[in-house]
Amino acid sequence: MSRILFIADLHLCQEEPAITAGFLRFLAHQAQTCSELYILGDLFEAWIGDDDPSPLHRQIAQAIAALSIPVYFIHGNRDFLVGKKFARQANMQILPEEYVLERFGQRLVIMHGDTLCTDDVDYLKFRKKVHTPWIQWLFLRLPLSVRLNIARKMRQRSQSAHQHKAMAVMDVNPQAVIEVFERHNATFLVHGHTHQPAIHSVKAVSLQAQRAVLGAWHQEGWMIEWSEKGLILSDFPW
Ligand code: OKV
Ligand code: MN
Repeated sequence: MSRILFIADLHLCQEEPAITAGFLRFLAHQAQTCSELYILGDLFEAWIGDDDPSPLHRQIAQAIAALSIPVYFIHGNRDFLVGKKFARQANMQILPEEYVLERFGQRLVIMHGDTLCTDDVDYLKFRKKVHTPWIQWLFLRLPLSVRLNIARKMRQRSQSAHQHKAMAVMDVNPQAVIEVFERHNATFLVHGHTHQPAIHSVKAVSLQAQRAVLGAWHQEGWMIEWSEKGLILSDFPW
């Protein structure tokens, strides 16, 4: 029987070794019992280029590459610079920012979820800038030490902005959600980013759908499982 697993928002970093250990355990156990694994962004807390020699990156690439099931990755708002080199090392395939899976006679859209938060205009401005190809091209050609400094400053600034932002602004926009279902003619959507794990039913004119949201791995692990029985959201200790 085929079982598809989705995870997102692990925010792996050197400062949180317990989450890394939990992810390695997840890969060795749960991930080996499913048929495909989809990582829907923010696997890493930060990413400034595949040439970053961090031992964490090498360890994660090796652990993912050791799996015997196919692994797919969609960029998050933090690790959007994960590139071909890392994907090759981890033996995972990078998918476009919105992607449709057809299984069990259903259409399910996967995405990170940041583009659903259309009320957060400051974030969308930031995203537009750092997703501009020539800006990325220039950034990636800066010395690693310069990139590390820029990234640290950008994270400090965004942390203080985050504290002053209303939760509602950072949640998904209901109309943006409906447009995703309509654009892809789908009845299921799985995403992360908002760190508000739940399965919502979405109703609109001639639309009866489900939106499943993954949790962040801040206190525990979260996954969504898709099988012929439907979607199941679950949490587990790291
Ligand atoms: C990721 C976020 C920092 C949010 C910078 C061009 C530019 C890429 C970058 C630098 C920062 C990613 C790559 C990081 C996400 C932040 C702060 C807020 C809201 C440039 C291309 F502009 F400097 F030229 N970056 N890093 N934020 O530290 O991983 O998502 S990061
Ligand atoms: Mn995110």
